[in-house]
Parts: sequence; structure tokens; C-alpha cells
Amino acid sequence: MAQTFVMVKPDGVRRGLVGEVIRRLEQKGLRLKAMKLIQVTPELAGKHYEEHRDKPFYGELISFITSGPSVPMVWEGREAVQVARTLMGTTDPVKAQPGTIRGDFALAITENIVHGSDSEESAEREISIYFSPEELV
Ligand code: RTP
Ligand code: MG
Repeated sequence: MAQTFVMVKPDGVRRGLVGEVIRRLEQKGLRLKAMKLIQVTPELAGKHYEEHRDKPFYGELISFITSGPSVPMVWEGREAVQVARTLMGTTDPVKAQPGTIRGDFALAITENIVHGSDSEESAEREISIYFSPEELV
């Protein structure tokens, strides 16, 4: 069964939207496999966002993602990667459809509430950055 990595970012935790994100994924039918509350360190953030190292927004992204606690999670279900991305909405909340998490709760491009893996390969890589195999129930 497909798995994906989803993380409520520091703005989502600060705004009390952890339950809202979980509720939407649960109601869709995805199953929670692992979850914790952590302060993302600069080392973890660097591994997670490796692909964006040369982008102009990289510094802002790393300082934001390390700015407070986040809630990384693993979810399982049919086409879990695509399903989670659809529920989240597009990267820029201005363009995200109403009814999606970013469409309903975000406005800024960096502070967009939630992260979701963009492919099965990314999911596997990101899950291994944040969780050890024993943490998946
Ligand atoms: P994510 O990885 O967080 O799920 O978001 P995504 O796939 O929709 O977007 P991605 O292109 O992977 O970008 C990662 C995060 O970087 C911030 N970002 N800022 N200022 C900008 O132009 C810009 N572009 C991206 C966002 O926080 C985005 O979620
Ligand atoms: Mg991405």
C-alpha cells in the first residue's frame, strides 16, 4: 500500500491547525502510520529540502521550517502521495482551490501550513529522514 510523508509546518502548529489537517486526511480514508511533534533542526531541514538548496527562497524556507515545532506524519492508502497533494492544494495559497487546506487556511507562499511528498521516491526518502522503521505502526 502506498505511503506518503506529510508535515504540519510551524505556522500550522502555531495556528492550531494540526487537528484540522489530521481530520481532513482521516476523513478522506488515509490511515495514520506514524506521527510526532518535533522542533526541526537546521540539519534535518537541510536534508528535507536538499532539492531547493540553490533556489532564491531557500534561506527563508529553512528559517521558517526551524522556527517552531512541526508535526511530521506518515499516511497510508491508495495513491496516498497524490491524494495528500490534492487535499493540500497548490504551493501558492493564492492559487489553491477553496476546499483544500492551503486554499482554506493560508495566504503566504512560504507559510503554507503543510508539506506533502511530491512522488513515491520523495515519500520514501522523507519518511526515512524523520522516522526510523520501528516508529511506523
Ligand atoms: P512542500 O514541498 O512544502 O510540500 O511544497 P510544494 O511541494 O508544494 O512546493 P515546493 O516547490 O517543494 O517548495 C517547498 C516550499 O518552499 C516554499 N516556497 N517558497 N517564495 C517562493 O517562491 C517559494 N516557493 C516555494 C513553500 O513553503 C513551499 O511549500
Ligand atoms: Mg515539495
